[in-house]
Amino acid sequence: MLLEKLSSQAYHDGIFSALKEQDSRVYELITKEYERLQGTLQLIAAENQCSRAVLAALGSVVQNKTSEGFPGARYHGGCEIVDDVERLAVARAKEAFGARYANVQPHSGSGANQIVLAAILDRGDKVLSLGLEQGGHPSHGGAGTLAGKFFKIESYFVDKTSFLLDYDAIREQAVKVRPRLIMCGASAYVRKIDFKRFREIADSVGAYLLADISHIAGLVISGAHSSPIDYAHFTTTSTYKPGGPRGGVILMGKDYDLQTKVWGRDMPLWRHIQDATFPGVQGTPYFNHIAAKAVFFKETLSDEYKVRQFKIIENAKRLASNLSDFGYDVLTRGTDNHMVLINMEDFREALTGTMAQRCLEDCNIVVDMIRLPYDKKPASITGGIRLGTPIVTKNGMGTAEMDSISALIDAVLRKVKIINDREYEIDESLRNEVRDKVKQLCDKFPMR
Ligand code: DSN
Repeated sequence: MLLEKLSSQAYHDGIFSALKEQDSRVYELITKEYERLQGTLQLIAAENQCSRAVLAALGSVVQNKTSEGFPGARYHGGCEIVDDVERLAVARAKEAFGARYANVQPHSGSGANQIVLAAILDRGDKVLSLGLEQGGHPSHGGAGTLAGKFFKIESYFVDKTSFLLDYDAIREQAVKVRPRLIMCGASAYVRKIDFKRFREIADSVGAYLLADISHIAGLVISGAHSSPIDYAHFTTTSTYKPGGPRGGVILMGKDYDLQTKVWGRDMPLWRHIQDATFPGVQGTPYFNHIAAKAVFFKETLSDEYKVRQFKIIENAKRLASNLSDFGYDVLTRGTDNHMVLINMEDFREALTGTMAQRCLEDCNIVVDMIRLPYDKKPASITGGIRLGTPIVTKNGMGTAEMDSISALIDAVLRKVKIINDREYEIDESLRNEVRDKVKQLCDKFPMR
């Protein structure tokens, strides 16, 4: 279906005629992706859906501007307007997060983390972070990443039975390791994170604290999760996970102007972050993304955005309790945020995370396979799946729809026939029935 044939409510309405004229192949692929998004259930916890206004800013002329540096101190001419764009984005980011410093230039959340590491660490310094195989993130020091190559990474763990962070154990490890930096935040952790405890641990060993809140940033903005801003020395987040454009941001609270000597240079912490951003890690920032971040940060101040964050949690809790009632091993038996983690190994032995992801996708339900803490399966197979509710909630679904979605997930996972590690069979009538029900839900709750 061509984009202009969609209703006037269509998400992409009216922005693609130039592209279609000039490059029909890319236009066709974007159309297909639009149809995939519109016609399938998006339950990826690491995704969200930005507004049409954010999309418009992303596709705007400010993307053409080259200019390194920061507002008022650029290396190119003609910057007065992009300076205002960046100042606006910074002011709105500070307001949204209650921060004293915001840097809106990072191209991504991972990039934001790299900038902080580059700003305050020397090569070989020790970092203590949640292990990747425990629910951590590659940019927190995974093997093969920049952080993993240049710093000495030590991992802390979640408790083996409760799957919760054990702050006493983390403190003991910090005392043993004496890291220069402690990182908190996760890609697979469903309970609240105690940032105050993390700061106490960091202070007790003289370490900096970096809170990467990418997954929960929207919840933090709305007060649905406590804020790390004044506990962590640095808070980072990607801007797309809470519902904005691709990109990242670095925020600082009460420690933003702490005088600190790094690499022989004695400056406030925020200046170290500026210099590590440019020329340290990046060149010209993406001004279209910065404009889109400004639009998004304004959206986060609305009641609609704040109320939605609580609904995201309510929906995730409903999915978790339904699936738990159906007999699934829901990690920690519930959730406090937007994500639900399910250990498939205890449900049906042959059903791995990969196979669950694939057969659900075959029925138009899109989820992530994920390696859970203490997962016995290799990373390419995984024992778990991760569900997330930001997009279905954005499109207006509530707990009644979560009941329908849980029943559809259960119908597929319970009845699929697993042949081996790579093959499965789903009865044709079941596949069609689930796809029909998914289509009804997607038609009733279109992208918006
Ligand atoms: N944080 C990753 C995830 O949770 O999938 C994406 O960056």
